[in-house]
Amino acid sequence: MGYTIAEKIISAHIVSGEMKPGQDVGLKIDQTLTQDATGTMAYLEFEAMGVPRVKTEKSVAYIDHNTLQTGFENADDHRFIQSVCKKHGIYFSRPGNGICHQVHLERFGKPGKTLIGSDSHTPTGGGIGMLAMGAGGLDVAVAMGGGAYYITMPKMVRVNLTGSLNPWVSAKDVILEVLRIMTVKGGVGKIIEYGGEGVKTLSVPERATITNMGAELGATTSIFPADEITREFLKAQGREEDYTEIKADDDARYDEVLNIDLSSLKPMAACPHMPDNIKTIESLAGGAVDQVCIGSCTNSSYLDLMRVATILKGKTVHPDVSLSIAPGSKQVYNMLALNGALGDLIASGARILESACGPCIGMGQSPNSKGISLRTFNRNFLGRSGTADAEIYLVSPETAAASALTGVFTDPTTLGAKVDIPLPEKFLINDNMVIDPAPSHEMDSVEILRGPNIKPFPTTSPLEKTIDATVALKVDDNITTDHIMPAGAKILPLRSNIPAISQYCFTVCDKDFPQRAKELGSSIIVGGANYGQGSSREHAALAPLYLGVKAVLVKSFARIHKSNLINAGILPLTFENESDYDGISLGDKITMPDVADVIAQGGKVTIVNETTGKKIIAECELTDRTRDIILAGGLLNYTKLNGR
Ligand code: MIC
Ligand code: SF4
Repeated sequence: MGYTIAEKIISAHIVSGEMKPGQDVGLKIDQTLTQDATGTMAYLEFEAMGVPRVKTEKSVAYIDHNTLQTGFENADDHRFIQSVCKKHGIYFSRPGNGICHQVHLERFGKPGKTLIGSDSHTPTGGGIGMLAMGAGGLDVAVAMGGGAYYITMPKMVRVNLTGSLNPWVSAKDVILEVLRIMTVKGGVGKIIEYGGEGVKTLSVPERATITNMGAELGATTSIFPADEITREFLKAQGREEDYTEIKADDDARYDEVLNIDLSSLKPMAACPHMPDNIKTIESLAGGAVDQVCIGSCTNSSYLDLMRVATILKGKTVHPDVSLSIAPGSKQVYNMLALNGALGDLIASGARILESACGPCIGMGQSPNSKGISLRTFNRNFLGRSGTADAEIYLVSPETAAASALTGVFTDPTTLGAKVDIPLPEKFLINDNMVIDPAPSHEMDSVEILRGPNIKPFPTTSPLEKTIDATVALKVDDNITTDHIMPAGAKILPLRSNIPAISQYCFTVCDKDFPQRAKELGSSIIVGGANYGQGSSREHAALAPLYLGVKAVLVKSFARIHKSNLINAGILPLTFENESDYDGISLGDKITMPDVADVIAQGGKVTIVNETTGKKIIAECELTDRTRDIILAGGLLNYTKLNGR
């Protein structure tokens, strides 16, 4: 039987386990990336492991999230990361060089290779046929040290694309359609592979938009074949030698197949407050718009922004709309500057931001109260924009630009004839903002520069024999890491300081949670389905750990968050009977007798609700390795005990 694209890459990198769905497989990792909001922690963890130089083929640290320097904290983090990179063999992409996923796609990604990144949108690399996955910082640190990255072998989903997109319909609309069909839970435990004749009509940046937002499906990753179009892209990036063809075998077996006729798609929006709440722009047309933001790792490529520039050229942004544009990389920005398109954007009244994540992670450009904001981003979770009552719609760059001009939701297909923008034959190549590490013989002389806000990784201890705790919080389905550990301009600078950032943990849901949990000393969190979806931020596990959370009991988990909990030594439990969710409340006292022995033996955990007198049975799905990690009190302890 033949292999899928992902199976080909997995089989070439497997170091432990078998390629059978549900089994734990360890993969050799060729490349890693970090960004600064998760990077400081990842490099503190890397330092704690005591490995002198990274063992990957290429590791790159990007500064793109915390670029608003409203105090010393972010600048100190940048300086710390830069010095760690120089010493330990990591390439450093300076602030201003662009968003990690966009730059990695342009300059470093290679078909057929494995990549993990401490950011959930790392699957952007699937656009050039990489097996690229989001992971917690600690997993990235371990991979940099030469350790394997473990995933549960996913099921394979094939999305067959036929036909081609109609004018003004965009790659963004393709992934919004997949989200409409599969929902934000639909990709959990799966790899989404794109194939079929329609693939040939999509350029690499368009493919990358689709794989990028596959993160919102909860998928392990998404991937396109590497074909002649990939070769052309790499050639235009001056890297044709990095090309290898990679495609699924004709007799590859898929667990699910989805068919999408590209020519049937219309411009769409993900409506507040979930990326799978999809409506057509046609059905929203005429509704007033206050703000439009164009950018993010989903939609800020050269092609995207050239399309925006042709729509805005010679026109003025509607008086009631604020339009901001953040080009995805210095390469994109510079090319727009040199070909005159930047002039068209500026002339239209667009507010041009630096090449960084910016408004996508609430670093500025929060909408007005109850503001309607159209964004080309990938997440519209409640409060993420920085304005609690704003309504965020996720749209294509074409819809965003058209609506910025009219001041109302505008279907771009009403714009008339489309100007075709070809992919450049040669991109502007200038890697002067990437700093090479020092040669190994000079590493000892490199001093690591730490700032006062950089606090050590919190200490963890082996799993307690019996857990006595109180329910410190009860939440519903689809809780995101933006609920657990909010971001934004005020909180992001505290990413290197767990004691300080933990004061904001879950405050979106319950502002008293941090104080309550701290006072309780030992607590658990109860939640619904798909708990922890969204970001890879391990702070969503480290802050609860710091506040004394011992276990999280839910209906189901999102992949990266579950492994971050395990890495932090917090027990991830699921209800055996989901109906037991109703029988446990905030403030209930619980006991888990002999839990350490039960986990060691792979049994089910009994939770005695001392308040109601009832018993709840919980499952703790662990592999041999993750069981040992939990028993040791987290991955760092486990790594110290066992080597890698
Ligand atoms: C996000 O889009 O939510 C982030 C900010 O990029 C996160 C990483 C983080 O929280 O630092 C992600 O997607 O993993
Ligand atoms: Fe940055 Fe937004 Fe992409 Fe996250 S989703 S990496 S914040 S641009």
